[in-house]
Amino acid sequence: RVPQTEIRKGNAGSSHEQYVKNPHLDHMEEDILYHFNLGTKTHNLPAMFGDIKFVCVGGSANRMRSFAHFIHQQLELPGDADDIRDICEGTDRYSMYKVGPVLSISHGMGVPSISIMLHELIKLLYHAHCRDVMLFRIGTSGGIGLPPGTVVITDKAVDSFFRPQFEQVVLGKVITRSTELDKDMAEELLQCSTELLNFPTIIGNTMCTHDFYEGQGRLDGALCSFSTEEKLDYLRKAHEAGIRNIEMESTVFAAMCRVCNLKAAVICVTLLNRLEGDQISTPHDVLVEYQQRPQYLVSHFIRKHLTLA
Ligand code: R2B
Ligand code: URA
Repeated sequence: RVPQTEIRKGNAGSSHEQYVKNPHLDHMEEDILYHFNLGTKTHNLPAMFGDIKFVCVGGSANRMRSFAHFIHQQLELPGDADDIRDICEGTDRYSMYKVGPVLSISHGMGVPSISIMLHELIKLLYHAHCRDVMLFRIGTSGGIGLPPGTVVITDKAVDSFFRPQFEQVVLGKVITRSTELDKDMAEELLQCSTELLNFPTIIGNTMCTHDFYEGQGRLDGALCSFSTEEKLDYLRKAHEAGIRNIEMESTVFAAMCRVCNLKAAVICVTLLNRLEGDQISTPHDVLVEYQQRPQYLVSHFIRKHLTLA
């Protein structure tokens, strides 16, 4: 198996580049975005989505609904937040809310789930003729050597071997794509964090795994094939490689956005310090507050871009 590498040069986010990278799309009379329950013949996508500038994605449907309500209030938009409806209500795969220039979408857990969502989202932005869109993944993670509640802005998204790449099997061959994210967005988000009070935030590498339990070196799954020492050795090596948190979507998110010229950032709060344990035993209200932190940060960033802050 010889991995192929797609080497891309800069220019991410340029308004002259189209987002999709698929010549076959030009020959399709209709495109059905099946998991969104939207389509180019059934919906006027440019009218519905043409003004989108910021897309925020996160795992849970409820959290992304709360984010839509929160951003409605933060952007001081007219109308009642209770009227914001789920654009994908015809399907229970993903939820999607539009609030002014902001789209808030859930992606479920893990690489395959977010990858399906991103294919359809990127085609949606293309069909709607959107320009200069920025993407944010706001999520949760396990921290390595950080106090719980720390917000980690991803520098490099790395795989379980600490490599800054994403591997996809295509037609029985492995395609390797770079997971580099937009450096300017990460720096700007870090600057935003300094403008908020009591907001522990760092830039660090994020490891993306294909499992929450054994795949993240947990000792508390239904199966476990390693010792406590082996677990801690792996996590310490990860820390030495600059990894500060672990989650389950960042590599494919970074890779797809990069190939499609979309500026993107990953902002995840840590729910626990994995050097101290595996179980998430923090009280529910504290977890809810932690999960709002990436939302606050991205909201502040968007407000600044819209010159509201
Ligand atoms: C973070 O939290 C989820 C697992 O609990 C997963 O989607 C992720 O990346
Ligand atoms: N999400 C993860 O993927 N891992 C954690 O430890 C916490 C949240």
